[in-house]
Amino acid sequence: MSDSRIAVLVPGKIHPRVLAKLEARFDVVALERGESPKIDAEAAARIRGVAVAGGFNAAWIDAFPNIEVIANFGVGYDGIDVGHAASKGIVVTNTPDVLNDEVADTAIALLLNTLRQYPQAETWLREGRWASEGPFPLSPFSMKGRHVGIYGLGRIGLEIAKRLEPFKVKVSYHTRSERDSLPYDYYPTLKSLAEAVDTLISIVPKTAETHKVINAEILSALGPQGVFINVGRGWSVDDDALIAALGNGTLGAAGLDVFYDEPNVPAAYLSLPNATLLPHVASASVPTRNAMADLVAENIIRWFENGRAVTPVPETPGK
Ligand code: NAP
Ligand code: 8YV
Repeated sequence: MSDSRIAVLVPGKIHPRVLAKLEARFDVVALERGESPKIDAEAAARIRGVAVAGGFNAAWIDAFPNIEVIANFGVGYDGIDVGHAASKGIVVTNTPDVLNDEVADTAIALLLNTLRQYPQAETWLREGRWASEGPFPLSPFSMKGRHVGIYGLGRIGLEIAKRLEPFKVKVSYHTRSERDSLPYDYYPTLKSLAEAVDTLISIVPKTAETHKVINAEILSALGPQGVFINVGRGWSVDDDALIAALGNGTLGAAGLDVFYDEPNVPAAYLSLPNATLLPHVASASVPTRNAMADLVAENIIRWFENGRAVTPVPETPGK
C-alpha cells in the first residue's frame, strides 16, 4: 500500500472491471464480508471510498471513520444503510439508467414465458416428448387482450410500459405520485390497480412501505386468469400468500426474477407448474454489467477528482 494513493475498500466480491479501474488509480483494500470488518484501526482510517455489491451496514460504515463515498453496484441500494451514511455526510451512489433496457427486456421475456410456457415447451422438446407424446399442450394464457398494471413507473417501469405498447395491451400503473403526460391510466392505490388489471408487474424498490404488499388481497384481486411478475425485489411479496394462490388457482401464474432471501428459493415454488423462475438475472448480460461496473468506478473516480459523484442517490445528493 502506498501512502500517496487514496485507499478504497472493496468488501466481498465485485465485478472485475470495477477492480481493474479502481486498481489503476487507488490502493484497493479487499476484505472478506462478515459481521464486522477484520482490519486494524490505522488501515481502516486510510479508507476514503467504498465500492460494494451487496450490503454495507451501519457497523461497517462506523468501522471506517474517513469514508466520503460508497458506490453501490446496482440501482437498488437497499443493502446500504443510506440513512446512517447520510447522517455522517457520506455520499452513496448507485447505477441508474444503464440497466433500464436490459431489465425491461427481461420483464417482457419473463411475462411471455409465464403466459406461454416457453421454457416448459423447450424442456418438452429436449426430453424427446414431442416425438414420443406429440405436441406440447396449449398454454392456458396469452398476452393477447391483457390489461397490464405496472407497480412502480420509474426509470425501469416506464421502459417496461413502452415495450408493452407494440403488444397492443392496455397499460395502467400505480406510484405514490401520478406522472404527467403519459398515455397510461393512473391508480392511486395498489389495490385499485390490482382490481382493474389482470396482469401485475412489480418494479418498486425495497423500502419500509413496499414490504410484503403483494399479499393475498392483491393476488385475489388479480384472479384465476391473473398473472403476477416480479422484477423488483422479493421483499415486496408475501411468499406464503403467493404460493397458496398459485396452488389453489386463486391466481393463474407468476414469473419471479427476485426472491425474499436470495439465493434461497422456497421449495414450494419449485413444484408449482404455474411458477416461472429466474435466478435474479434481469441485468445480467456482459454489456449491461460492464456498463454498471464502469459507473461504479466512475462515481469514485469523479468524487476524488472533483468532489462530484456522477449518480448520487436522492438521500445523499452530494456536492
Ligand atoms: P426508480 O426510477 O426510482 O423507480 C421506482 C418507482 O417505484 C417510481 O415510479 C416510484 O414512484 C415507485 N415507488 C417507490 N416506492 C413506492 C411505493 N411505496 N408505492 C408505490 N410506488 C412506489 O427505480 P428504478 O431504477 O426503476 O428501479 C426500481 C427497482 O427495481 C430498484 O430499486 C431495484 O430494487 C429493482 N431492480 C431489480 C433488478 C433485477 O435484477 N431484477 C434490476 C434493477 C432494478 P413514486 O416515488 O411516485 O411512488
Ligand atoms: C443486480 C439489481 O442483480 O440493480 C439492481 O438493483 O437488482 C441488479 O441489477 C444487482 O444489483 C447486482 O449486484
